Amino acid sequence: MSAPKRYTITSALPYTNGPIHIGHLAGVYVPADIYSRYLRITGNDVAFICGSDEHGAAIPMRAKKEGVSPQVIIDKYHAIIKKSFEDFGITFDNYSRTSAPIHHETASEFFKKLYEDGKFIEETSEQLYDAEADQFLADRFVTGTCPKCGNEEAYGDQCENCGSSLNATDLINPKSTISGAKPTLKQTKHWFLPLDQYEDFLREWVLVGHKKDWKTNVYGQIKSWVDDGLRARAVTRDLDWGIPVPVEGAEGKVLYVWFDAPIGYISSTKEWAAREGKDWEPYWKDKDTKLVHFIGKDNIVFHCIIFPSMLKAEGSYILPENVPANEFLNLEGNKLSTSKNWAVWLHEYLEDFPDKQDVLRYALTANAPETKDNDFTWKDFQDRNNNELVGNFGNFINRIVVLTNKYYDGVVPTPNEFSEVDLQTLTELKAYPSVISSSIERYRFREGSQELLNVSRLGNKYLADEEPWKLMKTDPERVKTIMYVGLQVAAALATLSEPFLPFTSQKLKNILAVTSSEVETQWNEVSTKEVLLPAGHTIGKGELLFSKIEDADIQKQLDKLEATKKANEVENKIVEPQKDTATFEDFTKMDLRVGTIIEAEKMPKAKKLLVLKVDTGINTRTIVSGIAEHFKPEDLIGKKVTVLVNLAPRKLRGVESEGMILMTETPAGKLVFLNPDEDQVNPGAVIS
Ligand code: B3M
Ligand code: ZN
Repeated sequence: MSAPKRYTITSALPYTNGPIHIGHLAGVYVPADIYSRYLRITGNDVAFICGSDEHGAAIPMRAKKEGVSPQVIIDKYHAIIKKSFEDFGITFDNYSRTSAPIHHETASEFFKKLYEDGKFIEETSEQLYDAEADQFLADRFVTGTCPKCGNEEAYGDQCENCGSSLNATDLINPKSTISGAKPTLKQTKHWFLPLDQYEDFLREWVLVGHKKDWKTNVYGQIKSWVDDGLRARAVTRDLDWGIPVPVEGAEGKVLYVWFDAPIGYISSTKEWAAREGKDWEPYWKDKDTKLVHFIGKDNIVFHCIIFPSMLKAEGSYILPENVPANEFLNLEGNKLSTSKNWAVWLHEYLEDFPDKQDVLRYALTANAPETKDNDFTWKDFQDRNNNELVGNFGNFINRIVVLTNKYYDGVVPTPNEFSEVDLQTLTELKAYPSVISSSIERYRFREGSQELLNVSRLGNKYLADEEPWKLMKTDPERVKTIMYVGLQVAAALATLSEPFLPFTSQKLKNILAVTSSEVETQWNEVSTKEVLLPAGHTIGKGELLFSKIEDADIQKQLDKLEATKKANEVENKIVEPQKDTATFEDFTKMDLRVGTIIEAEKMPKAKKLLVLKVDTGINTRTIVSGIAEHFKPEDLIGKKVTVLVNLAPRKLRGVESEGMILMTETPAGKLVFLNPDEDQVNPGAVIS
């Protein structure tokens, strides 16, 4: 463990265009929270910072889709996101939002400083323009073919296939995502950050300075960008949603979202410091502060090239010590997607599993996409819970607590002489704080979570080998020693599980009655203290730490995903093209009436057909209808329907059908009637 330090830990500011899903959690928020909790309990000064990213093209686009104003969208999702993080136990010291006045001020000041110091290039150039929508097209407002990899769905700022960072004008065959139109070129003025001038700095700082300690996936991406040659990048946009560019001659322009969003980390720190009566500046300007950015891999260029160049240009800020970006998490074999609703949403998870925050934390950490993309499956989630949390961790604690209460009324017994195995177990236990610390400090949370489980494995093996329940009759003095040793392992688990399983850690501390500072074991005390849980201390009553997740709970989640899949398939179905024009006369030839179904039965040997008797007001007639797979005959009696009564009769399976009942299909492929209002109309009423 290193000496205490000051840390500024940021996690990517989520866009408020949708709720948080497991991909965000696994990639960013769970590892950042483990890291922050660990640093706090090991005595460091930590500012764990986040907030909502409320600018950028994604917000007005979502607003348009939902038919509301952008403000409504950001308020809605900011509230959902903030609450779900709280309920999930993510311990941000501050969760702000980029629409806050303090952020507008901070970002404007930052821009002005660079502007006044001559750090920007001001340039009028031709940009993509959608004449139909009267709007310039950049970022998510335009798609086209990536010049690097040929992906036909690259965005104006980035290709999600090869990860290249792009300018909108780089796209081949660009297309407006607003109107679908082919853009024209139109002149407009913007301010550019000349990234090419920062190439030497970036090489020196990252490519030489952090070659050894940054993750290879992160390092590799940065190297390929720098080696490709960096180009000036516009930091302003022609948009009406965002922070106005604070200089003259910039009316109608706003700061590029990726210029303002990372400054959001600074504004959020300021907001926190003001509330806590602290000075924010050391957290961003003292060279002894460690700045760490937790992000997903699609944000690497912004955090490792653009933002550091901005900080460098400004001159008074520190640079990140590390950017432990993760790869992506998939869900049941498919890419997570907010727009396709292919996700496990955090707020919904918390509704379905209200006391299982730690289970999701654990499943996501044990399978974290740290070095490659990984897949989340509900089956793995269930197995991790039932086998590892219930079967290993929970089982050990349950045995030790139940036996202590049964044998000693909950009082930790005084041990007799330790055997070889006892001493070895206690020695092994003492090694874990530094083993787990080392994993966490190297951002290997997955490895750390497995080491934690090894602690309870150690306890389980010890109990299984020593079998105190068998010795109780023959050698009760030996049992005292065994139980004492087991209780030391339990106390260690209460401390060491805090970063990974905070709710469980708290529960366990309550069970062991170690919540007051004299008996609570600190992280490194697990190695240094002779006794973690002293003889004579009384523990509390047992309580299950984890409970089994049943197949039915998992099936419910799988069904939800199946329904999403179906809905997406339907949405992707092409709408049938319009038929040839019908004249008014053509239309009036159709005699449409309200009818009531008075009898219904299955057509023998035909899976799809029902034979109906329908009162059309004119007469009662037979109509054969292909709806047998969608309705039970008995449910149809008395139903009012729309009937085409003058359709030429035809025979179906030998039964003459005299008309047709009008139907339509739901997105899920179910047939439904075009229902005339049930009470107000009578059979025979004409539909026109
Ligand atoms: N709003 C999140 C994303 O790209 C983006 C992060 C900003 S961090 C300054 O999904
Ligand atoms: Zn590409």
